Amino acid sequence: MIERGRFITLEGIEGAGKSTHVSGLAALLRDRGIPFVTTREPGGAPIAERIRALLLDPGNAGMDATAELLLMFAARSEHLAKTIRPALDGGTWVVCDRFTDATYAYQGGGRGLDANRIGILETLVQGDLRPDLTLLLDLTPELGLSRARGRGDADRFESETLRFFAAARSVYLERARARPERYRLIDATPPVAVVKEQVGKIAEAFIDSHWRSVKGETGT
Ligand code: Z5A
Repeated sequence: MIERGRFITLEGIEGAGKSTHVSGLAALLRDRGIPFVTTREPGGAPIAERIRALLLDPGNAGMDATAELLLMFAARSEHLAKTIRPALDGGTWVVCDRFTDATYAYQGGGRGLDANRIGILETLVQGDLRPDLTLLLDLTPELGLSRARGRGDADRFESETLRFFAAARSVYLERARARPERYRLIDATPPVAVVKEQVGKIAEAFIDSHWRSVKGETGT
């Protein structure tokens, strides 16, 4: 029987370093000989990437918040069907830059939509699928935005206010406190090398506990 792959997500506000540390995690899994794919949200599958373009287009300023929420879950449904579930079912690990915790943070915290409604869509689209491990890269919105805005043209989310990102951050932190079994909180303020070391330690511990549980289950 194929051992199901593990699902790892990276979360945090803009400029926290998620894309940077997806690469580090990929290198670590490669070194350990674990099959994996890296992916992102919104996006990660052809139709989902087209929805992403709509969502990030600064020309769509003023998009209705519920329309935005539904587009996030429409993209997620495609992503799950075409990329995430096939990989996990085939024993491949998935490392994903953002997932549904971002919806709670941005559409819930940032836009002020009701978390219970988000929960209904989460169940509809995902069933009981949740990440096995979520790395929350935490930093102040001031620092995150200064890092992200160093890159040039802002997309529709990057044009939001500090208050919007502060609200998203506080939802992330609340969710991390409420789910210590899944979340690992990492201070993303120090230089990349320091954060990378933290990410590496957490990933190594997770991989080790995964192997221990596999050996325990098979008795080998
Ligand atoms: N969104 C949503 O609203 N609801 C949802 O359900 C989902 C998403 C899934 C996706 O945009 C947007 O969609 C996102 C939320 C929304 N918008 N926002 N905000 P995206 O994918 O383009 O944006 P992002 O996810 O925020 O990625 P990002 O801006 O690229 O941030 P990042 O991946 O966390 O950071 P990075 O690219 O790795 O690093 C940014 C820069 O900082 C870069 O130059 C790095 O070299 C530098 N960096 C990184 N770490 C450090 C440290 N430790 N020190 C110094 N410099 C650093």
